[in-house]
Amino acid sequence: MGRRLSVSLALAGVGLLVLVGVNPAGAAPAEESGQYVVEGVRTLDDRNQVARSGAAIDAIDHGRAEITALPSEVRMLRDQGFLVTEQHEEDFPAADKAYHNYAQMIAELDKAVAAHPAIIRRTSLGKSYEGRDMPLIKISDNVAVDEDEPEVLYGAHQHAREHLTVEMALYLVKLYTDGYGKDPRITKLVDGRELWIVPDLNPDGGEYDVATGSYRSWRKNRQPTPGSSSVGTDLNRNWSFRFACCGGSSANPSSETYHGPSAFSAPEIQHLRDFVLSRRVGGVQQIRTSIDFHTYSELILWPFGYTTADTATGLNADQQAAFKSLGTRMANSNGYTPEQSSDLYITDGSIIDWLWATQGIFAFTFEMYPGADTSTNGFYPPASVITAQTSRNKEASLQLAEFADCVYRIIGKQAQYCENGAVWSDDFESAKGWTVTKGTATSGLWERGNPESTTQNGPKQLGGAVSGDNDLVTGRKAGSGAGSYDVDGGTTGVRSPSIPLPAGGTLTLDWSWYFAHAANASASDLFKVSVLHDGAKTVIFTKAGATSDRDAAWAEASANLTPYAGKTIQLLIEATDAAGASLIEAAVDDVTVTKS
Ligand code: 3K0
Ligand code: CA
Ligand code: ZN
Ligand code: CA
Repeated sequence: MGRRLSVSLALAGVGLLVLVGVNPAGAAPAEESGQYVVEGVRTLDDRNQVARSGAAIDAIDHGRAEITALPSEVRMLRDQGFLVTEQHEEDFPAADKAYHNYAQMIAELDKAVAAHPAIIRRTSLGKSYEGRDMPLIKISDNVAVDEDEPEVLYGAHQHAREHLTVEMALYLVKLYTDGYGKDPRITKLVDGRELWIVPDLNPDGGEYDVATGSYRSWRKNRQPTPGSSSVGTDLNRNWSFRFACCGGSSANPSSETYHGPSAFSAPEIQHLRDFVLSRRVGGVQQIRTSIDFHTYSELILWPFGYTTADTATGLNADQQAAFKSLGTRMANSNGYTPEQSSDLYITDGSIIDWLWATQGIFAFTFEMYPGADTSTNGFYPPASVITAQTSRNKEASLQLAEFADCVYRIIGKQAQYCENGAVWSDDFESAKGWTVTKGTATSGLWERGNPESTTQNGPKQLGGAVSGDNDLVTGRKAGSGAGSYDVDGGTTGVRSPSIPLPAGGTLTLDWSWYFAHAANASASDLFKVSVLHDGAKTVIFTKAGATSDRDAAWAEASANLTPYAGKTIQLLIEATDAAGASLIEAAVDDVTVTKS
């Protein structure tokens, strides 16, 4: 296919020359080159004769030369007695020519990019096993900028013979680009979302399926299996989540549902995985919703496929209800049947299970037209249905993008799961359940209370809190001087109550604090904030002492808690007087966790 591509590029070049006026006015229009086969090119003389015609020899095999030539060059060769025939491209059977083969799909994408460069971009996901480029389309306003907008992923053609899905992807490209600035609903989505379209996840399999001019009913990719004569992995069984776990795929390389030698063994699937992982920004997956298009059966499927249980670890009742509600709403628009993936049959290593379980993306499989295998074979509906059966999914595709800001909105739980604001806070005016840990310090242990002020070469403990009367402070009393009730003899720690963090969004911890010490302190004296999670402790903030005087003064600090989204954590705040007694004081107030 690379050859056909370079031909169309050469043609574009000819067009450009005409445009810039190199072609003198009134000259005959430029001829178009085409691809031909010349028989009987055996000797070096034969070869030179073909070359002298001006034709480009692309390949010669057993006296059969493939050339790129102008019609005038072909005429010259025929006059010289060569048998020259037009080379037939690999393509759909004549009746189905309206389907796009690989090169035609690329051309269609490039047309959309040329027509709407401000809102559509084509880059590459990577190369297929056989080396075909896998196009990646982004559609959004300011398309060159990675804006902070909810993202949507539409994928197609994991399965080779499911050609209607490529048409679906091309339909979406046209829908969003041609509709921009005309249809307010589409304009709003292009402005407010970043839409990703992967029109062809299995270009090798797709081309193989139509290579002979009659369909081969091929499903898998075209990657040979090491140690076997079989070719092809079922791409929708090659994802790592619960890979090969549950009888929903086959270990037999000759099977239609062969899962591959290991998860992500297929380059096509590695590329999509890497792209999806690249959309984690600041630890937050930007893609919120997804459809992976397949044929056929007219179904809308949601996770999990590996189990018949409606809910499971990583899919709670609210999440399941949100999947079901959105799936049902989309199905109302296109007349498909909404159901859990495993209601069709058990699958393991499927894309939707991985997108949900590892990335939290509300991911659906659409099984397109026909609903049931009709007269012949359900994978090969006639080209005459393309328009009706792709536009049939317009409404559902738009709904998927519209709910990308917060799928939980569909079950009325956007406030709980999606809206910004305080997740947790403590101003230390009442007891919220902090506990002092068993530390090595012998005095100046953390306590909640109304602090008394001390000074020694400037303030060392502040008598006022940031909010209200109380803070969290190392020995709230002043005593007989600054050196009373300060931290002595080691570390004192205080642990927050459990803080359940929501699963989505960017989570930020903010707090007010000070750490004061006299000049007799050292770098071993510390103020530290840590997150306790999953039985581990992660330090998120450290202020070390120094051999100089540091006065108490309220400051604000913050740390990113996004990596702990969806977990229940505790905070641990520590102050240490280490290696030689020093005057050490610390305090904290107004601890908040917010989500944005
Ligand atoms: O998520 C799913 O249940 C995928 C169903 C899909 C598959 O991969 O088996 N059905 S298809 O192969 O007939 N398109
Ligand atoms: Ca944008
Ligand atoms: Zn499929
Ligand atoms: Ca306070």
